[in-house]
Amino acid sequence: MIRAAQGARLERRLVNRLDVPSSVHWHGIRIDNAMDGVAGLTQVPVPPGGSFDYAFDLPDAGTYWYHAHTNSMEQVARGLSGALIVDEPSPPDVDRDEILMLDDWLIDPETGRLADDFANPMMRSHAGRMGNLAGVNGRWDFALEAKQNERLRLRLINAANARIFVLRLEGLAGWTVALDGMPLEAPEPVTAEIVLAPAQRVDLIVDVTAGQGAPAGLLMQAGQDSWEALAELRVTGRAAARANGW
Ligand SMILES: [Cu+2]
Repeated sequence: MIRAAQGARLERRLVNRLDVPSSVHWHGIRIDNAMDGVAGLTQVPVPPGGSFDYAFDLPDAGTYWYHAHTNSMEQVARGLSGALIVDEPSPPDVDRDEILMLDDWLIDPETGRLADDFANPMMRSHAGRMGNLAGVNGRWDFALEAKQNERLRLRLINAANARIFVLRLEGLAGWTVALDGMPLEAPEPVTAEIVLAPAQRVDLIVDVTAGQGAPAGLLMQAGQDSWEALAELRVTGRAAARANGW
């Protein structure tokens, strides 16, 4: 995770220790083209052993991410991505600010490892592949501790390259406050499913309504009418109730 204040200048050196070329795209950031990281278009790919210095200003606050942009279909699926959070000067009043990178992985059931076949024509033609295991922040069993009545900001980032996540809140009252790094003019109560396509982000403010031990968190649609836990909130204890909605 890279985190910086709005208006700050970000300077990062990509050192390529892979045995293939790579580059970094800063997704959603207003940026000089030369720093945009799209190999073959805005820069020469960084060869194995080479490096590239990225330097740019961060004009807007919000939830962004960065990822490899050379053979992205394979490199992003192998995990070359991270959250890029630009903090506003006066952030909303919440108990905690949590980043949830949603992803899926295609696991070979024989080996239990990431399936190595990135040459599959169907996946290549779609520039992405559907995984058979979904998770958050690199874990399939992601969970957070929370108290009833706590107010959290959840920054969801879809880092999967093919999966459209359809999400529901459980044991939470939520408001959407930003989409793709852009704050909404007014928060919108979450009353239906949240649909997040690859690379999209949504910032939610959620109040934990579930009592101790009751189910809470994010559910993902797993089939026509089946939902499974994607991120669990383990509710223990209770904070003072907040008087206001968001
Ligand atoms: Cu991108």
